[in-house]
Amino acid sequence: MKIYLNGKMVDKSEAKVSVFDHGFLYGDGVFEGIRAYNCLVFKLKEHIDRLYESAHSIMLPIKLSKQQMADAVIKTLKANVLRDAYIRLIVSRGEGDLGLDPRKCYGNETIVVIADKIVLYPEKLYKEGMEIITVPTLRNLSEALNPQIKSLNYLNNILAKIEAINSGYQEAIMLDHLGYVAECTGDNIFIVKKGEIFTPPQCMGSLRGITRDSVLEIAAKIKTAAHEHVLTRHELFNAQECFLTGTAAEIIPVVRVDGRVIGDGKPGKMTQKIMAEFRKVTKVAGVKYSLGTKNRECV
Ligand code: PXG
Repeated sequence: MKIYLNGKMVDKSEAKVSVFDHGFLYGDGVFEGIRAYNCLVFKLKEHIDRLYESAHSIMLPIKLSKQQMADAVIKTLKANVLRDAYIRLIVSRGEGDLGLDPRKCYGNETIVVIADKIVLYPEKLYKEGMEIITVPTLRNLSEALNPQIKSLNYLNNILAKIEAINSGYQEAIMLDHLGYVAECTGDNIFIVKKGEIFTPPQCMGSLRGITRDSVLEIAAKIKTAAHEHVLTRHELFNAQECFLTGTAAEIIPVVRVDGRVIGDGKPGKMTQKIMAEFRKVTKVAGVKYSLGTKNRECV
């Protein structure tokens, strides 16, 4: 496996970062998770724009232009001859000293692109739906660490994930400090009620997910009303359908929340329709690349 590390393609065994890197010492940095489908990097521009917004917010200057960053992603996919992939783009503050002061790192930011395969959940869950629970760990307060910043500090989400796993579930619902539904540990959440779609507004402590945006676009295309609206657990329990969206998980139906059966306990019709429409979008929305003549599938 070849990794892009600070402008060079290096072997996985040589892809090493300093123990003084502030990404390692403090989680000081930003990242993106992106997917490629059949030689098309899905919504690459949107992911790169979000990466630069996260970096701007934490005052992390990136020496690569957005185009150079996109080129680094494509180069990594080509070097690993990957048609379908999960791409992790990481920019950390870089090497500094043991203090918090980010100025010690300036000009040293570490840029990494990893392209690999990921299967988050077994196929069965996509067909039959998953069961999730609400956990005690609240989503970070926007005023403390804004969830729009996709930072390397994911402990808030990892703590929630641990709580879900300890209770025998794979994914957790995180509430905000007022008790409203925010999102899951790595996914946004949607419900369907009376044929309309609802998802919490991004200002309620959830990341503005790129898959979430795709679902809102799909809803407009299939002429289904979609609302960004605060949601309580009561509304989840009494929804007709529920599903989660994220780059890694894609779209996954939810059939039980905190022990309450959602709808008829099976993935709903609207969810299935949106899953099918999403498949179509992944074939067209993004940046194409070629694997060259040796790999004829994607020339
Ligand atoms: N909320 C949070 C907190 C996320 O981390 C999403 C929503 C979905 O956003 P996108 O843009 O991907 O539709 C994410 C996604 C994982 C994993 O293993 C997911 C994410 C990051 C790291 C790992 O599922 N981010």
